[in-house]
Amino acid sequence: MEENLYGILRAGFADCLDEPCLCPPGQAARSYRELDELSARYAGLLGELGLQAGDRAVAQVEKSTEAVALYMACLRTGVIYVPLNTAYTPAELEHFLGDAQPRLFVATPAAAVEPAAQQADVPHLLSLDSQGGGSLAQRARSVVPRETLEPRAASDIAAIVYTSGTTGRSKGAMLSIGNLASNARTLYSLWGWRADDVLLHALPVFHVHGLFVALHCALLGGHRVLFHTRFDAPVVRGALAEATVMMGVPTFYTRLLEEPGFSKADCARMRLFISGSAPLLAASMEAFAQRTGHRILERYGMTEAGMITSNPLDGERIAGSVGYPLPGVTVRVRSDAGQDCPVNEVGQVEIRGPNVFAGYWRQPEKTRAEFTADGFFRTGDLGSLSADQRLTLVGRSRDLIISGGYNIYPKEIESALDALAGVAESAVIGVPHADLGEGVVAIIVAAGEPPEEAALHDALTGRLAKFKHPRRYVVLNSLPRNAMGKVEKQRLRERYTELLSQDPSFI
Ligand code: MLC
Ligand code: AMP
Repeated sequence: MEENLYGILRAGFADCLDEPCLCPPGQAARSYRELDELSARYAGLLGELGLQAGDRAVAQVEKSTEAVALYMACLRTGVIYVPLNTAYTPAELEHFLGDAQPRLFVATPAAAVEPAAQQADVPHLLSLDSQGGGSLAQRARSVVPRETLEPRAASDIAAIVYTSGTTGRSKGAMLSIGNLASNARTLYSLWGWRADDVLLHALPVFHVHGLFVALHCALLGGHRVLFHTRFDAPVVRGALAEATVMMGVPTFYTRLLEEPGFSKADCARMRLFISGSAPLLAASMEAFAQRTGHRILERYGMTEAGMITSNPLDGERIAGSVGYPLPGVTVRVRSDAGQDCPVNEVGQVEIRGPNVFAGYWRQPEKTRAEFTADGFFRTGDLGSLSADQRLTLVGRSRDLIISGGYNIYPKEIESALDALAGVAESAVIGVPHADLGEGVVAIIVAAGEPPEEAALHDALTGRLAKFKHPRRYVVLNSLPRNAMGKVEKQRLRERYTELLSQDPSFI
């Protein structure tokens, strides 16, 4: 049986080689055959550079056909693909490169990250630019394409996706071919993909949602993908006319609702809107249904497990619920004492199934700590199960902020702030934000004269990706603490819950 993930996907689109695959707006469509040939060429180059199955290739690249071809080339050759958010600063990069120890780092632009690559002793640094000495695309032109696929087992690792850790250092979640293939096949069938489906893709391709969930489904059936480099509400609204399926984070839907006159007429061909990565407010779901006649299908997932539960395609899609466990996936809700919670009672969500990752890269202890003795992964999410196994999430036990679908760990920002002269200590919280779901707020205790907000902002620039920067700073004389001395973040969240309700700017 074919276990190379590229082979599995290729079998899905083999009959559509001359059909359009990736269609960036305003540019010529690239056919499945072109993607197939380009990825074979890149695979040839990976071989020429000496990369072998199991080596890592880190990619911090803008969304493009070439970026997808690079991912496909890694799948073809068994090289482990490690995508990184393009917003990460060179300072943040050092950790990823040091941890993943790649043989190849592809970045756009490559020059800016040269010191980080040198520091981590990365043998090859290339860019995806079409020209120039360090251009992967240019070098690939003179390479003999590699058509043969590396034989692989389902347990082999296809990708490592970094996910922020509670200690502030990101951990690499190792996703096996079996994890990704089973999830893709399940979702393809569960969401009822039809031969004429066209996917509107406006998500980034460095996270599970855009790279695996959306792309794998489309490739498995040889579908056309309207490939937008970013989510631009008016542009996406216009593109809906040609699409039948869209996947997005809740911000996509709230922004579409803000488009004047957005209505049913904009979605004439659409059959399915899917939302996930962050909670979709019931109000957004109801408003969207009223305006378009579509009830958004909400599903629940995470980096370590791809998709876990989904509202039904046929059947009731309930606002506030993330639906039923996917076929083959077991979800249970347990008390802190490790007992199964009664129906509808809130506890820790734990999961088991073919989608659950193979562990954290080079962190066996951390991996062990996140699994129960009987093999369930502790998601860190809090929720309840109904009698018929419908899951409702109510929050997170981890100190995590989800802003526009990006995970932000307060500890990382607190460590950066605490290191600044002028800051004695800090507490970072997420509070409601109309556009992003949650927005970052930093509570500061000053050491001496309180620092200016602009000075704090400047000090974080270059150290932390922009999306992690606090939108507001509040200076207090001391942080509220409980009897154990722990900062009472819940009290802070309640006190400042309105702080970003008027946030006029997007940062
Ligand atoms: C951008 N910015 C953000 C931000 N995105 N700030 C906070 N949170 C975010 N999510 C900041 C930028 O740093 C920049 O700041 C300014 O906003 C404008 O940047 P932009 O790139 O023009 O923003 P925009 O294109 O509007 O992007 C917003 C967004 C995008 C919500 C559309 O972030 C997005 O596509 N999010 C999807 C994330 C995703 O795919 N998550 C899935 C994870 S997988 P400045 O200062 O430079 O102006 C997962 C599992 C699962 O969770 O279940 O799916
Ligand atoms: P990530 O680590 O980026 O993969 O984010 C995973 C986290 O996103 C999960 O643990 C949940 O907390 C959250 N999440 C994903 N989908 C949903 C959803 N539909 N509703 C609420 N939270 C979600």
